Amino acid sequence: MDRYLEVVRFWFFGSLVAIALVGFVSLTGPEPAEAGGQPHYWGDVQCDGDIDPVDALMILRWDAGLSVTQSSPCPTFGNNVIAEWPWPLYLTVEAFADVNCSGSINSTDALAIQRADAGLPYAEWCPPANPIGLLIGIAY
Ligand SMILES: [Ca+2]
Ligand SMILES: [Ca+2]
Repeated sequence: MDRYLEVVRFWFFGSLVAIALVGFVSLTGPEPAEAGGQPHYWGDVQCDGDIDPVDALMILRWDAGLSVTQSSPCPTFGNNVIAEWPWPLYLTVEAFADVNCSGSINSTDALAIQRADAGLPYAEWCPPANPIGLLIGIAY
């Protein structure tokens, strides 16, 4: 009888651990880059791995019709990208360099980058709050 209780206890607690692991994995979900896009920090419009005032400057230059400098590979400013936002994982189509998801690329995007870089709040309409600096996946 004791042996039977040990088996039942082992099976019961083993099942609880398995359920907890499955629940944890399903709550955390896949990383954005695992969905097929390239890892990208939202707001890094130069694709150099940093989000800094140079990204803001590139937006201002593009808005003024001047050339922009980007690392390769990197989407072209204004081209649609599929943004894979983190958990809950979902996809949206955004114009690259429209970092505040307003529908246009202009000085407010540059301001949002500068305010985010300074740790200040900024106006944005992206699916997740405070998207600048978020590691997402992008496909283009
Ligand atoms: Ca950058
Ligand atoms: Ca914008």
